[in-house]
Amino acid sequence: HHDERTFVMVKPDGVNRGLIGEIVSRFEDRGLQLVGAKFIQIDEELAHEHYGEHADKPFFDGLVEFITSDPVFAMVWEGADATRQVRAMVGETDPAESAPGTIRGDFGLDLGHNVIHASDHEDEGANVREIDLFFDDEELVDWTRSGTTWVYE
Ligand code: YYY
Ligand code: MG
Repeated sequence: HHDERTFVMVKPDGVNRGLIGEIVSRFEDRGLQLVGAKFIQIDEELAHEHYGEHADKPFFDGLVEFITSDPVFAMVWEGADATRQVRAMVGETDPAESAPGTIRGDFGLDLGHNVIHASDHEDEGANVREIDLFFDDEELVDWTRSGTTWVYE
């Protein structure tokens, strides 16, 4: 099965720093396939739904303020084991703990401004829930990227 889908977004800090193209390139270069994307500004309601699991945390208000402050670039990427593979490319939650070569390890220094969100593979079904929250079915494209047969054995 090469059709697992996961939700990814470049956060407002990554957008303002001009990192959308760099981040898209990393997933393309890995062999993952883009099936949906949109440039949006998240409103309060969507922020609360998306980060609902953190509603009781002390950083919640600041997190909502940050994620709604400017546009994000939301994407759905498809591929074998996509959720776990993308998280490995993203790095740890804290960029300071993230290895060089990961997105957060290469582009971040601060926990609050960690450049990118990706569905957590340790949270069962988070990828499907987050895709549903941000995208309508008709916004996702069923296609097979040329060259895919050379990505998989
Ligand atoms: O999934 P991930 O983004 O790696 O981390 P989460 O634990 O789900 O937290 C979501 C988001 O909240 C994180 O990307 C930064 C922010 N945050 C924070 O500002 N301070 C913390 N102590 C923990 C998380
Ligand atoms: Mg998380």
